[in-house]
Amino acid sequence: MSVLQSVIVETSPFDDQKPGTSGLRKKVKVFMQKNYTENFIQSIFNALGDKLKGATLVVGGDGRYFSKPAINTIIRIASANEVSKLIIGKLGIFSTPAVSAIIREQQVLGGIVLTASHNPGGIRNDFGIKYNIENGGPAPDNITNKIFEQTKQITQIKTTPTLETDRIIDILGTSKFNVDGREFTVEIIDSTINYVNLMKQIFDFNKLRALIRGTEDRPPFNILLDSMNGVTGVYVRNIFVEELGASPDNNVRRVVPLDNFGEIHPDPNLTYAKDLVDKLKENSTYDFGAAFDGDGDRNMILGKNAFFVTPSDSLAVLANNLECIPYFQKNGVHGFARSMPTAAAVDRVAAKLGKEMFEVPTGWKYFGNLMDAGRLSLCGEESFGTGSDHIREKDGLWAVLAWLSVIEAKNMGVEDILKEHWTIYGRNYFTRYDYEECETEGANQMMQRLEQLIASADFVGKSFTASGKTYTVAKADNFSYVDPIDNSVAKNQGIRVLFEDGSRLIYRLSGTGSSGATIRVYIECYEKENVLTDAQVMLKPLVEIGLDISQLKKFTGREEPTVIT
Ligand code: VG1
Ligand code: CO
Repeated sequence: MSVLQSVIVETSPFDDQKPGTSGLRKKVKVFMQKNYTENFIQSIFNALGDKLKGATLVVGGDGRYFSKPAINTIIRIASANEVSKLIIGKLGIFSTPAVSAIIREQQVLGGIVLTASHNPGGIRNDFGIKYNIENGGPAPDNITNKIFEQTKQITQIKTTPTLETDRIIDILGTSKFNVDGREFTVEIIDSTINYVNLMKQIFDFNKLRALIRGTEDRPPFNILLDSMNGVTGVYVRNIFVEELGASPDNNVRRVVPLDNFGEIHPDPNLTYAKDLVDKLKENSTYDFGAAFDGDGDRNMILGKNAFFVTPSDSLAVLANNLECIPYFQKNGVHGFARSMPTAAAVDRVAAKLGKEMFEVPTGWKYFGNLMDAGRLSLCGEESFGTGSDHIREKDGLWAVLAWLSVIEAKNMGVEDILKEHWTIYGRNYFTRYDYEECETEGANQMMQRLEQLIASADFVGKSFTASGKTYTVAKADNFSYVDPIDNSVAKNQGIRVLFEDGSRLIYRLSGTGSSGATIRVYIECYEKENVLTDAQVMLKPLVEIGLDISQLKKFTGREEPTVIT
């Protein structure tokens, strides 16, 4: 083995490398700038300090455009920074939940996830880099802040330019190098193996197989899973087609990961997964539909005729039925949690079952501490994220397997399960309006004005009327959170207007976009009896009030939202 020498490359900082809600996301061409990706990777390593020496890291992502050059860069920089081993998914393929799972299983220092998740990919679109810590979860604020500090003062990159990376990620197996006299190992693995094994431990695959294939007493439960050309395709084929006997022609679609996601927006919601919605509407033999995002951590659940389950309801239904899943039979069910904008349906289940309930800021990184402390078993976000303490990321495939387990145990369809749930608990109507890529200045002004407005002396107690309905403000604030485990504080997490009857309006700026500002308006109300009205109809007055209070149209010039969920 020839001895390779690392070198130091001089560089200067970029001023725009602050990680957002979930890593650094920018246009591919931004990452392609000289030293841009290199600086960020070296900054992650600088932030890790001595812990990095001799450590193992996992590397992979959704395989989007620019993944390969980014992985080659990581290999070279890692080798020069005294990392001892990298575990990399073949062709760079590694879903976000699978990265989390293997970090935990192999007890390594962390992982670098290459994805911009639900953002479109391809040369004209987005790329992203996220660091996950040893518990398998996204780095918490104190670490992302450290990384950001490093990006502002970086002057040098350590790398091994002579390390041959060509085609290294295309072939399974282990390569060893000698860099500066140290051994450096690159192991290329099939990233589905560990993950599939984990799912087999959590769920009863025999029962799920019987559900999908049918039995003497029950016809096959006809599912349609849409990987949206993202990374879940390989996992879906493995779990659903090979293990559970689903039909590769009729039960799954778009299962080949493409580096530009076939030019679609790999975001499982009613707008960007409309194709799946239409398929279920056209073909009423389908009992169930689900879609996943680019990196596999999000899920959308649909019933027959595309009956839509809001992620907030999905969380509540799962919370109410966890006992049918072997993992929870074995480990018990501790607390539940949701992100602040997520509708409070799960809170009602927690109250009834006598479980602890937590409300955290937007972003999965806020759930990790609670899980590590054994106080949280199941959590979710309204943005199509659902997951449990089996890993420290949300998990799209897990959510579908959990839903199918509930369906199997109850022997009921999706819509009936929801209706039964609402009859017991009442219904939290929820909708979210997204205004994507607004001008940053107008969006910031709108938020500043809102901040002043809710602080004004007479705001609490004020009544607003629209379409014949009146709501009175009980409380208004900018959400801040104190982590109950380490007492860290997260401020300015979204403006909340809470009304006397429990209805809520929430305004946030997205932290995952790559250009302009995306405004999210979250609207929720609760009805004890009236549970079968269309959500958009039910929430219309509150939506009007929400637009009125914020003067959103004036500040953004937008008449309509880009996406309604
Ligand atoms: C969005 C969602 C948030 C989610 C985050 C990452 O963030 O609202 O709930 O955790 O995306 O999801 P924001 O800041 O744009 O609202 V994913 O699937 O991109 O890892
Ligand atoms: Co995602």
